[in-house]
Amino acid sequence: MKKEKGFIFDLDGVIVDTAKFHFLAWKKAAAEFDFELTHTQNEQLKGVSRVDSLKKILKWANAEVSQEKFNELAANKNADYLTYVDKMTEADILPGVKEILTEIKAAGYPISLGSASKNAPRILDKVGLTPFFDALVDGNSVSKAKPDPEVFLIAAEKMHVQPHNCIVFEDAEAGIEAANKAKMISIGLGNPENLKEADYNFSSFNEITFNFLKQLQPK
Ligand code: B16
Ligand code: MG
Repeated sequence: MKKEKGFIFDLDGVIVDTAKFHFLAWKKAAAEFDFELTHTQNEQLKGVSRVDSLKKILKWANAEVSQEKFNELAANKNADYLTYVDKMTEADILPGVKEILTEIKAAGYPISLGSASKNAPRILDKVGLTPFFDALVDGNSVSKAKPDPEVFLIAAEKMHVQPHNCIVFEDAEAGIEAANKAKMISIGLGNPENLKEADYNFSSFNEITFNFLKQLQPK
């Protein structure tokens, strides 16, 4: 039976908390041009691509670098970040995620990833969640970053589900904006203060029941 609904999960901040690893790696990279990245600034890098994150940090630092140095900084940051990623295990999955994925899957609904990260497949493998996903849309498959809806529209297409029947889980403001632009149902996870545009807000998946998801109607 073809299911009407499709579920799209962001990765960082929704499935796992990789923001803490991005922070450590960006802090090290920024130290190279004598800049001390703060926690508040790191918050603004959530959901932002690697290249755009480095552009933002350089702007905050009032620093300019050659294209060659830019590429080197981004590559070193990623290598550093991956040393943390490679230590990840199932224990790094955020509370309630595996349970809700299990229920959605058992009911036969398609599930897709919708992430800005180019490392998404590696992270899902590390934490053992790859088999839950029917489609993976990540930083390797999009040309326009969130808040552009491209990442979620490709996910809908891959799941063969109409965008208005898709439900998106996001922790970043740009991600909620992207989901709303795609005319999807947006569910914000985390601080509701930063996610005011979300259709629904929850602090974690422990608060979301499958019955609630099942009864959601297109807006
Ligand atoms: P990478 P998401 C985003 O993941 C992160 O929130 C953001 O901090 C990071 O810069 C971006 O992925 C790109 O990650 O360097 O691994 O390609 O929230 O869209 O899953
Ligand atoms: Mg995120």
